[in-house]
Order: sequence, then C-alpha cells, then structure tokens
Amino acid sequence: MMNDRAYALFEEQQKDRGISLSEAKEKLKALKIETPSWGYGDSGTRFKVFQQEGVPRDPFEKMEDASVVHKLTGICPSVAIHIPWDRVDDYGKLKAHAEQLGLAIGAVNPNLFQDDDYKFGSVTNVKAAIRQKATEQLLECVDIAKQTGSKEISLWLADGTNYPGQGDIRKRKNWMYECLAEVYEALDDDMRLLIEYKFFEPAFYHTDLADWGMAYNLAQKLGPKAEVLVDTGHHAQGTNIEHIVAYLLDEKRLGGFHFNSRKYADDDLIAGAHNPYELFLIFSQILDACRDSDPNVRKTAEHISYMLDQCHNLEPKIPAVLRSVMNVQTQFAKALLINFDEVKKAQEDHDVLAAEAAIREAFEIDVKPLLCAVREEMNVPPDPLKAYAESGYAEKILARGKGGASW
Ligand code: PSV
Ligand code: MN
Repeated sequence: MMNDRAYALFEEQQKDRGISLSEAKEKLKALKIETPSWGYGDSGTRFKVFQQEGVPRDPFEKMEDASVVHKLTGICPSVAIHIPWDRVDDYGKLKAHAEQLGLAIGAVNPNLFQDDDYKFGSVTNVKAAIRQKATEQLLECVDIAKQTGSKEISLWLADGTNYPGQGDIRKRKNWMYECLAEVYEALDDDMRLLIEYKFFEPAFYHTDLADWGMAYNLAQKLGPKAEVLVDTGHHAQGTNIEHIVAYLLDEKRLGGFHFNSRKYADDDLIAGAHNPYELFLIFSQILDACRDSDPNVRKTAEHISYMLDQCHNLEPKIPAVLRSVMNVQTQFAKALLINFDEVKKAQEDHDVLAAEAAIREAFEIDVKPLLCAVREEMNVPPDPLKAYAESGYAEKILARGKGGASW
C-alpha cells in the first residue's frame, strides 16, 4: 500500500519532468547482469587469502550460489566461468546443472596467467612452443564455450614486461595477433571475442594489451566478431571511462563490461561502492547511444554484455554480489530518468550549466519506488539483500565448511 502510494507519486513527478516510466520499466526488466563464478569463491590479496566458511567447493556449487542471486534479483541469469579454475570433466553436466537452476553459462574466461610456463608471457612469449600452448588453451576455451552453449570468450592477457629491454614490444604485438587470429577463426558466426585491456599488473613496465585503443585496433584487425571489453578497474586514475565508452559505441566495437569499484588500482571491490556517479555516466552514454540515428550504433548499445568481475576478500560473497547487482541496477535506473531532449537542447544552446544540470538531476533522484515496482512486477523481493538474510541460505551453506574454491 505504502509502496503503491510512493510509486504513484514518483510516476507523477517523472511525468512532470517529461519521463515516461513504462519505457524505463521495460528497460529495467530487460537488463541482465552476468555474475562471475570466481566472485563466489575465496579470494584475497597478494598478502593473504582469508578463507570463509560456506564457500562453494566446485563449479557446481558456484552455480548454486549464483542461482540464489538470480532468484532474488531476477536479472542475473548467466554465470561467467574461468578456465582452468572451473575446469570439469563433463561440461555437458555443468551446463545441465546450470540450466536446472535456471541459469546459463556465460562468458568463458581463459586463464593464461597462472601456469609456470607463462612467466615471461603466454601469446607474446618469445618461445614459439609456449605461444602454441597458450593458443591451444584458448582454443580449448572456444570448445568449452561450444559445449556449454556460451557465445562469448572474454580474453584478458597478463602478458607484459617489468623492465626496459626485457622484451621486443613490436614482435610481441605481432605474436599476439597471430595467436588471436587462430582463435578468432575457431569462433562460430554467432560467437564473439571480447578483448579486455589493462595498463599494468602483473607486469609493471609494459603490458601487451594496455589500453582500449590497442584492444580496439586488435578487434578491428581480427574482424567483426571481436569487440572491446571495458573493465572499470583497468584505467589510470582520473581516466574518463564514459568517454571511452562513447567512442567505442560510435565505432560499434563495445562488447562488454567488467564492473567493479576501485579506489587506487584494480581493487575489484563491490561495483558502484566507490564511484556510483561514474557508473551512472557510463549508462548515460549507453542510453544516449540507444537513441542514435545509426541503427548499428543502437544495436551495439543494445547488445552489450554487462558482467561483474570482483573479488570479495573480506565481505561474505553472495551478499557482496547482490549488493553489486543492486548498485548497477540503481545507476542504470537513474540514467533511464535523464531527459535527453533537455540535454540535447542545452548542447545546441551552448548552455553548459543547463546540460550539466540535466544529467545530474537524474542522478540525484531516489529510484527506490521505481525499483520496488519493477521487482514486484518481476516477482522478486523488493529488497534482495534483506530477503537473502531471511532465507536461511547463508546458514545452510556453512555445512560446506572452510577451504572451498579459490583463485
Ligand atoms: C584481470 O585483472 C581481470 O580483470 C580479468 O578479467 C581476469 O579474468 C579477472 O580479472 C580475474 O579476476
Ligand atoms: Mn576483468
């Protein structure tokens, strides 16, 4: 009753601002956020991994935890996997298990950073045999994607050097292309390769795939099934991520996101915890592109894969994922309330203050009544975190004990 009144008032206020809530509601219901299998496992820093009780012991239990997140939010129907962290004997069985829980296997993330052979690089290693091994591992991931029904390979390379002269940067660039071209050829027509970049860590002098420009260049050379993935933790301090987003959208090469929060480096904290405005501005660019006159820009904006990529070192895993999903959903909801006609008019008039105000105004709106109404229509609890706390699931999984899966 209280919720109905709050929603009616909210609807009235938005109508006065020229915003129709029916479209916003549809878009909120269509939003999908993929959760990472590794977000449910134990993780830590290079100093310590604190083990938690109740952490899933294998990929099957990770799916069970992910299904709880989906049940409570209604918007997390797929789970990204990381190979070899999630290697199983029978991928058909993992797929069936996920499906039985109402889930699908999402992006397959090849891990080319934990094998001793990759100490000096994987696809950029000076040794041809190691590049070959890395290529085969990537091809294995394409095969896993085909077996699990996944349509995406999400590629991040840890390759780079620590000192000047350590590697031949140009040769490494070409080796990387050669390997990825082979992987690209193995993709089915409806699959895509999402190329993720990061300017540092674990390498500290140069990273072979350091920024969005390199990822974009590589994607362009590989072909239309290759797109860029933006991880919000992978930029230098102060980088304008929404600018990168707008640029890649216009080039029709933005394929996906790894959302997480950072304060200093690639901190992998709960999405939206530290810089909610940045998340909101990213969505404002995407929703602006959804109105573009070029249908291909609109199509790109509508086919972005939204994924979380986080490690929960101190906080309990499932609530941390829930909080992240809710934070992303909240900023998306706020961006849906931007009056873009007002923004465009202010741009035409060179009215800097009005343009900035039109964007900020939406950010300042409390969208709880809208989210409650949407959740009610989707038959999920109005407060997923509270519902989780009351569900008894956290207590139930304690029987798994300590020492579950970790990265
Ligand atoms: C690298 O920092 C990264 O963002 C890549 O996406 C990896 O797959 C993931 O983190 C591992 O946590
Ligand atoms: Mn990432």
